Amino acid sequence: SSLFLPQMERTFIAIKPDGVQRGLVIDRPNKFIASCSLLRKILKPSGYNNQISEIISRFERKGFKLVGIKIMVPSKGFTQKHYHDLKEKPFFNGLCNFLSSGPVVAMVWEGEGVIRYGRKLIGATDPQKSEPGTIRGDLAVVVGRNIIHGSDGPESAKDEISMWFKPEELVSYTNNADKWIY
Ligand code: RTP
Repeated sequence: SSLFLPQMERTFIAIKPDGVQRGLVIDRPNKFIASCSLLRKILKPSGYNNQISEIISRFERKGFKLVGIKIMVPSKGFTQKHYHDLKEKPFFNGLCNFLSSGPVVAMVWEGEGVIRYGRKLIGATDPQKSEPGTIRGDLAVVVGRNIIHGSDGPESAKDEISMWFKPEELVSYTNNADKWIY
């Protein structure tokens, strides 16, 4: 009965411009580019050959559910709003310039405990202090280029999701994986 269904929470996760441009999002960009004749004409293969959808797959393998995703270049003003809590910090301006400097992959992930556990998957803010096995621990080196953002609590998750996504851009579905296995 619905009494036993856990309350499903959602969090906002963003892959920052460094994470996108280092080719950590698309599995084997060379192969992907080779399969699209249009892309082949406009892009040179980058030489990156990363593991399968590195960042996204870590959330997926854990068992969390992707309910929203898009790629966009946020404006400077938008990133200032996103990081409004940090506006007194000396690095605020540089941080906002950086986040608005290129494409960001914005996502909403759903699952029991996803806000807190998503932060665990991401690791400590400073990649020098993130444990090996975490996204930042394994894939990043400096605090200003720590490749990923995750909401730090229920309030910020709610605010950030509504800032980055319209309600109709998020899906709700039951995962019936068994149905697709014959
Ligand atoms: P995020 O919001 O990006 O998930 O990161 P966080 O909660 O782990 O860290 P927060 O303290 O909210 O800082 C936000 C982002 O600002 C950059 N930062 N630079 N000393 C510095 O230069 C410095 N400190 C923080 C990081 O990119 C951090 O993710």
